[in-house]
Amino acid sequence: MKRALITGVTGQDGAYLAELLLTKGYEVHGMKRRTSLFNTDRIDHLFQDPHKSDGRFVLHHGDMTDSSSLTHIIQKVQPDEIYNLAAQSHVAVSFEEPEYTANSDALGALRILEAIRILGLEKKTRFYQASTSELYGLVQETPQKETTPFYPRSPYAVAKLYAYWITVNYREAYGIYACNGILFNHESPNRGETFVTRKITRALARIKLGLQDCLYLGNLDAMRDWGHAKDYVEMQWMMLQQEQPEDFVIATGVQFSVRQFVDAAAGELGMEVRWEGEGADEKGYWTNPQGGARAEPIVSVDPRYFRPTEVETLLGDPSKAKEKLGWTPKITFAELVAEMVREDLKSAERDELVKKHGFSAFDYHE
Ligand code: NDP
Ligand code: GDR
Repeated sequence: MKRALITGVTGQDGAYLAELLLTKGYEVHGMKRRTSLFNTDRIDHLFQDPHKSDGRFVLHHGDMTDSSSLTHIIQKVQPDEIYNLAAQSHVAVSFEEPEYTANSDALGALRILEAIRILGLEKKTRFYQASTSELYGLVQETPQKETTPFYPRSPYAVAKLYAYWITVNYREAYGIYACNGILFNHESPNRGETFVTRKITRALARIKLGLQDCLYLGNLDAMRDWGHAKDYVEMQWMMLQQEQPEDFVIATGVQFSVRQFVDAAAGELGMEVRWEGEGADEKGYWTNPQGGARAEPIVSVDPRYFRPTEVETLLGDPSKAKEKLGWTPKITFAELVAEMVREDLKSAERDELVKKHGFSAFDYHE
């Protein structure tokens, strides 16, 4: 039985990957950090009570900023494969916490690679690094492929640039089977609520049910190549099954703007989007062209969400993954949006029910 260690197992990708590896018969070890509240919502369905079973899914406490915990876990687990998914993964937050982001995202990868070396696991343990299309930042070539030069535009991307190169360096210097997956944005109903896609589907579902008035966004013109996380974790596994370690771009090859994502999600909900400013009267109200009542806009731009340096456009070329690994994404943009909207509508309906019975529904929106 193969043994895998996933850092970031409580995150979007970690949860999908753990599920995939369990179905493939792996023993899966996940590293989670200590939090004051439970943070295992995404993996609770996989959990097996250690008191009652010798489960194939085991959790360990550890932190990317703590070498000792990483080394101990790797020593104990002796993994065949390590998937390094843990990171402070929010680009905007990295401007507020640049040093922590570098510590966890850049040095964290180094700590794992060093643990592999210190423990003499160079020939046994394969290593996957969660690299990112953010490395391309201010794009030098379109579409972006494995050979496109990098130009990172945030502390997050700069930290990930270090992690990318240290992975390449340890592969070349010590013969470790180490790969970078340069993944473009991938989403799902499990996406964190503060990333733009999930923020949109969640807010529109709540607006539809009267639980929220307005969705505040930043740059509506940003273009992204959005895929589905389920397709992308499969590729993470495939990358570690090759004879030789290599780096791959994973993308759909199609891009949409944030504004188009809003329109697609609203379309799924049968809603007409009222954009701030567009079609508004002098008092800022929007009048339904069909003669309906005046209303507030439901999407407004709040400069608070602009970034000091923005990545305006990303579009990936996944040809290498297709040619060498036979990988193509199965889930389309329209299917992704529909699934996210459906799931967020269900949870908004639950909140509506709670509210109807006199309890206050959770009302946080970032
Ligand atoms: P998430 O933000 O959903 O998950 C990140 C995970 O890392 C969570 O489990 C989080 O724990 C954990 N984590 C964060 N900091 C630490 C730390 N210091 N020590 C231990 N664990 C930590 O990210 P995704 O699942 O979306 O992404 C997975 C990886 O892929 C990340 O490295 C991300 O940067 C990268 N990536 C993501 C892309 C995407 O579009 N999703 C595209 C390209 C790359 P907790 O649950 O406690 O917060
Ligand atoms: P990104 O994802 O920065 O590409 O990083 P995010 O969804 O945060 O932003 C995408 C684009 O939308 C614009 N935007 C907003 N973004 C957020 N979060 N909130 C808003 O209100 C908003 N309005 C407009 C952003 O400016 C940006 O242009 C994600 C993360 O998963 C990274 O970890 C990963 O490496 C990259 O994708 C690939």
